[in-house]
Amino acid sequence: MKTHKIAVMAGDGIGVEVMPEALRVLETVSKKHGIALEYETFDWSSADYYQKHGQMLPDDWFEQLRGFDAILFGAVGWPAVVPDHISLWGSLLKFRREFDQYINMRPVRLMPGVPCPLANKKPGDIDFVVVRENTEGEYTNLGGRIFEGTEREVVIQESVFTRTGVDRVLKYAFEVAQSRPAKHLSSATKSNGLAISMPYWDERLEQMAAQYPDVRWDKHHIDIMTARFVLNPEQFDVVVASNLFGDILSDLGPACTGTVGIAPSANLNPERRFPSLFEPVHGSAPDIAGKNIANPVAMIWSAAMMVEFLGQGQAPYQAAYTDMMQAIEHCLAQGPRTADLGGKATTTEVGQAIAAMI
Ligand code: GGG
Repeated sequence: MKTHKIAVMAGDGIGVEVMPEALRVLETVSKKHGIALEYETFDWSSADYYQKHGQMLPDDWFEQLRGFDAILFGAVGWPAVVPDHISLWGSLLKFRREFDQYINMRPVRLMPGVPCPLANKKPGDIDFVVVRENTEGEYTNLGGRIFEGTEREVVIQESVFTRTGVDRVLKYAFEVAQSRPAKHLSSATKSNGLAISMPYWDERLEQMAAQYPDVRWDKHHIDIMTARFVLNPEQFDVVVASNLFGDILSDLGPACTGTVGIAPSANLNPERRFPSLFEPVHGSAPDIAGKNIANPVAMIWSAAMMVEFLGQGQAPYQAAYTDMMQAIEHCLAQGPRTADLGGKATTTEVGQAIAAMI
């Protein structure tokens, strides 16, 4: 069996606390199923690294990481030391762009035992996935300032939508929809306000839909879609959106199902030319960092997505993924629980409980 090389980068804040729990669960499940995972730890993408080196990553990060099968990532951001836009563009966004991780899969599921802030919802009612475009759109860093600091100051920030970029995320999203029982794709744009880029996205959506006659599809303006997430989330199955809209929807979705503390994500290079990256949706949460109270479920669920992706449908990996998900569900249903779910358990206790259930 192949040995998979995993680059481990906890980053900052609660990333440092949730990562050991994901590794604990991976250790248990890989032993049980005979899956060979080899880890190398990197102190990059952290405020400490930035203070020592004046940048978030070494110059040769691409060469050092490109031979890995996956990157397990905690969280980036420590604004007391590095401004957020510098830490994000200096690490995570570099990985997504340079490793062409153009798909960001973010499942949203109401889990047993998790109190739902929306009325009359039970597990199974909310179960969809946000497919976020991950390399272009609103996140392109093109633009600039002129007449800085004067009354004539002008700031411009561009968005970029390429045919390749739009088509490949739509194709992937249609394929995900096709693989699910409901076979339903919803696209989020804002074509009345952003009247150049978003009608283009809609146009490509319509073209792509013709190749997937078995998938029911619809399009929503982003503003009303956010209302529908709250009022009637049951209607969604697969949601596809641009980089910024997908980011917002994939925080809103988990909030509607109880907590962002359990929301995982997979930044995928589907062709496997480069390592894919697996991380919780949540950030470094400086307000609760250092207290061992963060919910490790999002990190552990992200690690489960990594195992599934590495396995490409092969039996031991699929069984390992199922074990991890069952242990997560069992723990959420019966405890222990962290404070975001009304409990008193520590990060470590939840990680230990999930590992013990495998
Ligand atoms: N684990 C995810 C993380 O650290 N996120 C920080 C963040 O601000 N991300 C913005 C984004 O995903 O676009």
